[in-house]
Amino acid sequence: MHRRNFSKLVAGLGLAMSLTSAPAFAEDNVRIALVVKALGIGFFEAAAKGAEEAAAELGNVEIIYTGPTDTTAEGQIEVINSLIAQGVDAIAISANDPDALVPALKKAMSRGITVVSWDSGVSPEGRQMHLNPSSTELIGNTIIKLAADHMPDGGDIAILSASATATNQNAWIEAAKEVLPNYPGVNLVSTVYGDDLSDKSYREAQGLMSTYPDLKAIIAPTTVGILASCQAVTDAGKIGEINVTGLGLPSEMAGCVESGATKSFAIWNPIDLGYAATMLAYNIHEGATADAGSSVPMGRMGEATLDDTGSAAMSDPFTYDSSNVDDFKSIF
Ligand code: RAM
Repeated sequence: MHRRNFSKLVAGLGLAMSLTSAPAFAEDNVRIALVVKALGIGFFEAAAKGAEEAAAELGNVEIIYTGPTDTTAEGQIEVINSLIAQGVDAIAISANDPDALVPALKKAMSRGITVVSWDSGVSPEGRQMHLNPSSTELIGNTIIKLAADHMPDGGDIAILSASATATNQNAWIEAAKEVLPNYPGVNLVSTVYGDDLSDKSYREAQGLMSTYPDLKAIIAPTTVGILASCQAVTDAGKIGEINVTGLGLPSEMAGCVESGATKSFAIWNPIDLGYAATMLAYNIHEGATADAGSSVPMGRMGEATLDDTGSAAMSDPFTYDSSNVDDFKSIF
């Protein structure tokens, strides 16, 4: 069985078990659904740990960790409709599409359900606020710099993204393209999409290597894509020729750093992100104002100050390489 399918099964079983064997919660518990792009993705499992931490701190919160099996808007719409039918109190969603989810989320809000997006945003009319992990411009520059810093003579790079409609990756890629002229000699030859599926991402990485034999770096701004690209480059015997970089989890990427397939990569703390998203959903449900200019508390992560699109940013990404990856690989 493929690793991803196995982890989907485990996630599915975990969900089924939590639905059947969950202790009876008090009627007045606040039920917050953490809706992810798809089940079986380590990044979201780490975020769920943060959501559970927030729930334990708040005391009267139940987390429903859920999502479709593939990174599609259709799958998330089904999940949202079922959460509306269950009458949850809040939905905190990482969206597979900024617009396609809006009607379902508007319906949720019209029923009194608090809706926030986090990680990958929903258009403003479909949510009360959005929490970005970090500044989009900073992430865009970071992913290009991670590649360019190891290319003193310049050369060809390619981007292997998640799904073509993912709000977060599309915004980061846009921001990366904006700063590309600041890296003379670095040439972006292609952007391809692995849909946050390991096997599709692996094949897309293979495709990039055969189409662009002079490729010097693959930038994957997705934890699924970066690991699959590392595996594809390793299997092709191209360690040292092609540097795989982008956004990854230390727990998944430590072996790639050790082998040299990845010189460095970046990420923010996904546990903190899930924690912060849960705190925001809870506080808005409890009456906190989420208008442009207002600040919504997010527990130990401080306050989210909303810009004029109702968005806020959590913290800066952190870079991992052989000097520090081992210190973090057991955390997320
Ligand atoms: C994947 C998902 C997620 C993104 C990370 C970096 O886990 O696409 O949305 O934030 O990568």
